[in-house]
Amino acid sequence: MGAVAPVPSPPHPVFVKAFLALAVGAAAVAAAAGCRDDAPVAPTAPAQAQSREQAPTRRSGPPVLGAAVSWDLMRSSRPYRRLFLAHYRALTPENVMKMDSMAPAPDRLHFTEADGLVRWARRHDVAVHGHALVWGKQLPAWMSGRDWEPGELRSWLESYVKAVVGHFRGRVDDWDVVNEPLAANGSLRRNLWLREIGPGYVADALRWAREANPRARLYVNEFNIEGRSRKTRGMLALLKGLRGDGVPLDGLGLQTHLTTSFNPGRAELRATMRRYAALGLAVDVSEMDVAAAPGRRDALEQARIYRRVAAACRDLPACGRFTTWGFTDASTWLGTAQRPLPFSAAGEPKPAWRAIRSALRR
Ligand code: 9MR
Repeated sequence: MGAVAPVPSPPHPVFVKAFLALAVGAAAVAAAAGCRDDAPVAPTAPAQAQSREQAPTRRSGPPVLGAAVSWDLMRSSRPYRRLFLAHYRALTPENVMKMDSMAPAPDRLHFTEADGLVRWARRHDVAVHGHALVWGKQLPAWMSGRDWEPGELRSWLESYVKAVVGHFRGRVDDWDVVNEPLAANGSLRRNLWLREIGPGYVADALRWAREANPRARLYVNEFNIEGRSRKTRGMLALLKGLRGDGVPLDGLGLQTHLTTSFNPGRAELRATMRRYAALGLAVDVSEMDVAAAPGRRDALEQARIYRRVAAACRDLPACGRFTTWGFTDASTWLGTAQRPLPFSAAGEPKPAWRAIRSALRR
């Protein structure tokens, strides 16, 4: 398994003012704000019930096929839109729901792009998987290089998580609450949240999300945890701890960023997925791509890897969603030259596409 280092995103230029109250309990007003863009958020009402009906972690039909999408491209490119709508029923916003996009200032929330994307998805009957509430990357510029009073960042994060989950409640009920919490050795990654809040930030964020939307399905999402490794052992320990402490958690997203030379074998992959599922969690494929060299041989090898993962998902009832990180090689965080996705840059189906389709359907 190869480590994948996500690259920084470009800044989001246009922000409209909104107000984020730095007070506990912002969620209900955010929810009441409904679909409005850049809605003001103020402190309110007591938190919702902490528990909710247990969402099924076993699906009935085949896994839902999804892709991460660029909202810019979805708005501007008809071929991109058409290709997506012809084949996909679920999406994950690639960037517009990240903190640098939605929290342009400590006291402002910006929902314009995310709301536009969610409206578009609902119009086209496409499910939206929210991504990502708490992550050590794509942080707003105002957060860097400043000192925090004790408890200050934790209160801000509580307000943020509750306001965002509350704002989208009923429209987006699936969330990557904590993204990439682990380092390669399986311990908690030393990001801003760990440094300023401590290891409890993971459980805190999940609890806040549940308070803001008792019906939400809450995920931890991570890369390089698909095979046998220290990181996988670390993830199992983290999840067991959270479950043991009664922290609300419904699923694990296996990002599955692979290459033709770094990928888990069939038995290793399936055994790992079963171990996560045994904790009573949904175990989804959340961001798959497979970087490949040019040429037919690599395209076929790439297709074999996609087939292996899609078939493992299909055969595991806990795996409800098979999502790739993009869908055409024209738009991928890895760059077109890595040709990691199921459609070529010209939008033609690759062997990988046929492999995914047949594996999910069988
Ligand atoms: O695809 C995203 C890219 O456009 C951004 O620049 C990048 C910023 O780090 O994030 C990419 O998406 C990442 C996802 O949010 C979390 N897992 C890894 C993905 C690929 O880096």
